[in-house]
Amino acid sequence: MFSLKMRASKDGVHVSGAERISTENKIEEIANSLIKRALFHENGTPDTINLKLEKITSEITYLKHIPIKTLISNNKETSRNISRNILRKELEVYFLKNGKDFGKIDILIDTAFEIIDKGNMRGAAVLDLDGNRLEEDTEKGVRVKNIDTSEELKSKILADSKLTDRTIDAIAIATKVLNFGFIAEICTSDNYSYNIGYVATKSGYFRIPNLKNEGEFGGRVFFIENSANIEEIFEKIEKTPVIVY
Ligand code: PML
Repeated sequence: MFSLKMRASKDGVHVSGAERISTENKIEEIANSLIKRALFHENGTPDTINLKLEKITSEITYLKHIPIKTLISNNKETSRNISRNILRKELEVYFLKNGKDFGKIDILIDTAFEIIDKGNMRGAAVLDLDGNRLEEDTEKGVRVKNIDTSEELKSKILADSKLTDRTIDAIAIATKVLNFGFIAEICTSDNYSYNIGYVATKSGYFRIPNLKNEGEFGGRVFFIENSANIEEIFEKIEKTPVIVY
């Protein structure tokens, strides 16, 4: 198998990026589709497209995608409350296990909201249960790399008119991080006009419309236990090749 990574920029500013894991006979087709994706991106036509092709030498991990649940909400306040409740329920388990004060759960969730609303990060922020940021570089955050979804999962998602290409990328990220040591994730899109976000826990990928308003920044936060081996987990979410099916 081969890894293909595309990065496109305009005037030195990142416009789009995507990656795929491919068999040898599909490299050409996938390389074309990645170039097309870069050329016709909503953020504008790039002036530079980098395409990197690498042979994958380590074993690929296949993961079943977490269940997709689309929720209904027509305003940001309700959406934030829904996401808070899902996160609170999950975090309570880990606060209890680690003997932590339940009163601090909402402060932790507020910290995550502040990070996603501030935006402007290429990767994700990582918070432990005390709200400490754990990334080496908090400007960049951590990147989840070497992932793809099976053709069957892509077709299944796109056959549902409510779901989008963004769901495909996001379900791959959420499934990988939840299987590699993180407790939960919250995400809003960095695309100004895309207001569907999600909260992911082991119970599901909860898609929540209006998790931000149009025109606002977006971001990603992963939650992790304080005792987790972050060096090992960060290395795995970046390097272990995963196909989500
Ligand atoms: C979805 O519609 O399921 C994806 C929501 C998150 C999008 C994040 C992004 O692509 O920027």
